[in-house]
Amino acid sequence: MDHVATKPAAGTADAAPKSAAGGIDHQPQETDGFQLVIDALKLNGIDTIYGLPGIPITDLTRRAQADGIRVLSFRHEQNAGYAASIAGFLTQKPGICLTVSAPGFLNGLNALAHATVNCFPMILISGSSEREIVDLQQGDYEEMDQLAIAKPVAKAAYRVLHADDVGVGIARAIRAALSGRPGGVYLDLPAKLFAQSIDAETAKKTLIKVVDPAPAQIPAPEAVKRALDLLKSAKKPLIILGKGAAYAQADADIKALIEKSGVPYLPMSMAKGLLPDTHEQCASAARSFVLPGADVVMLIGARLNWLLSHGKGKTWGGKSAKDWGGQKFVQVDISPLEADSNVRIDAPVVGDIPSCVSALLAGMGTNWPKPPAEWLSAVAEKRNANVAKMAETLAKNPSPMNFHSALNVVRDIVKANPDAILVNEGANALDFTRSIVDMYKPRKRIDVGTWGIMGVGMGYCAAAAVTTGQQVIAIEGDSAFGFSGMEVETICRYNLPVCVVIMNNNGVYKGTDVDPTGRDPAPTVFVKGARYEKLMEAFGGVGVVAATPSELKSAMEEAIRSRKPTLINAVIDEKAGTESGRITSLNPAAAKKK
Ligand code: ADP
Ligand code: TZD
Ligand code: MG
Repeated sequence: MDHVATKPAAGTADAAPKSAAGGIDHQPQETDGFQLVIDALKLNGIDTIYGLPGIPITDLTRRAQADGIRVLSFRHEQNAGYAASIAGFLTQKPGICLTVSAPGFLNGLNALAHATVNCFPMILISGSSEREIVDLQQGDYEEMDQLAIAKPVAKAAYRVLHADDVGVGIARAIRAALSGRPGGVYLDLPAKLFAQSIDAETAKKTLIKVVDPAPAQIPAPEAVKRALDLLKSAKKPLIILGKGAAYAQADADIKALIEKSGVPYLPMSMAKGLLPDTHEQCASAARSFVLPGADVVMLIGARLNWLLSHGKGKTWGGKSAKDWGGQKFVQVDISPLEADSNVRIDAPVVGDIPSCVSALLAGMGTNWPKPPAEWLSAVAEKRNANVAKMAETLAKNPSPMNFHSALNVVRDIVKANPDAILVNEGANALDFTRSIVDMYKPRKRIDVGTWGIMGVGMGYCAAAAVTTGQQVIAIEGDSAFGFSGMEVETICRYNLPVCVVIMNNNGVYKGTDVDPTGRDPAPTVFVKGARYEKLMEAFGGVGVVAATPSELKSAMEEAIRSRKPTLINAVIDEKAGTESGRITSLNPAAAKKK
């Protein structure tokens, strides 16, 4: 297939001029920077751009669309960026976010940083102003040295100045985003580049179809053996699956490894569903028992960052905040720098997860011993007790509705629709959903990630719907929703099968705070009884208020049946939440009070 579209060189007539000899002259066909960017992306299988038009990239969005690339236009670049980042996670192709210069670029930058921090492959492509003027700081339209600003938050950052370098620029960006530990890449395309004219045949030869963009990285056999020896020696082993394991798409082998080992496992938030949360080895409901109790822990695509209390302290059975709990760790990760970042890693296994997991499986042989029965029964006992306790809480039907009674409905809906993608952000709205709503399939839960960031919601919804075609269900805190709420217009415009449920407790964490001086609303409190559903109605979607679990149930069922953009305003008791959800202890003020 010819990937380089051609157009007559500027100034040439439609009909080729006759030469003096009467034959047809072969006028060189010209292409330009715009077209080369499009051709380079298409050549590398990139079929979707998330962005927002304006100088100098408006024509790029038009021409990309005309050329068959899907161009999803957002209302704010941050949301387009989050969409691109999660498209990267879901598809293993870099998600592309396209923005204008300075302010558009800065709006996209948060998402670029988010992609890097979460190890999602993404490329932020921003148009930029004239280099000569920017570098002399002469005050160009939207002047900014974007490359310099992107560098600290990107895995890599490049600028292309000449049309014949577009192929290399895109190829380097794709390799940087996908290879090794994935991340966010910045690609700077100055306005002048787009209009550059270049001979089409010459240009075509400059394009690069990237071969093997994420090369396998095979773990060393001795590292695999060391890890298996340690795991075999354990009396109380535990496996922790992180979102790197979900990203890697080695689902069958990961399931086989867990089942063959017989070891209890904990899925991190976005690893839920790699195996069904109802799996008998799933220890989620016994988290605070298995973390301090385990003697050997195998991490697969999970970092020992704050989400795992840095692998030490009271969570892990340590005597005080920084004390080691005594666990030995195996860490399977593609980054050789990850081991020892927080505590000693006794058996690092460095490589890509598919290669590592298959090597581990092979090394386990056919008669791998199950962990000691006392450990397994202790974990099961704890889990069953906690599940029973939770079932009691979920069965209650208080008025007004609280997080538990609302999420009991969501839990059943997700169980009945295991292919739906669950987007989740908020504080209590996040923590309760994560622990109450079971996931059944890999990569079905996408959320606030490593930073606990608010604002990913509607961008994630759009990208999840577009890349998978599946129904999307978003469980949103009312505060969380506000960060990207305007994108309900985008969801309506593209008619995406998204059902947004707002857990509306009138504020950040809860809606009951008051200003002690009596002057203003408290900083955590919003307009009481806000009618968020009208926002969806404004753009032709369906809006519903649900004050009871049965109203919530029928509204969600109807949304899924109709696949219409729907926003359900679930009215939650404003007293129901707790400060910062489960991470109250990270508040300096709260710590002082103790
Ligand atoms: P979680 O938040 O779920 O605990 P993290 O984002 O902390 O997960 O960790 C993900 C880890 O997975 C990172 O250290 C990253 O290097 C690793 N990773 C990502 N993709 C792969 C892969 N294909 N193979 C191996 N490791 C990977
Ligand atoms: N800004 C950004 C970008 N990310 C953040 N995490 C915060 C601010 C601080 N923050 C949280 O950590 S959770 C949260 C904020 C503002 C909102 C919690 O309120 P909610 O959820 O309505 O979304 P609940 O259910 O009321 O707890
Ligand atoms: Mg709230």
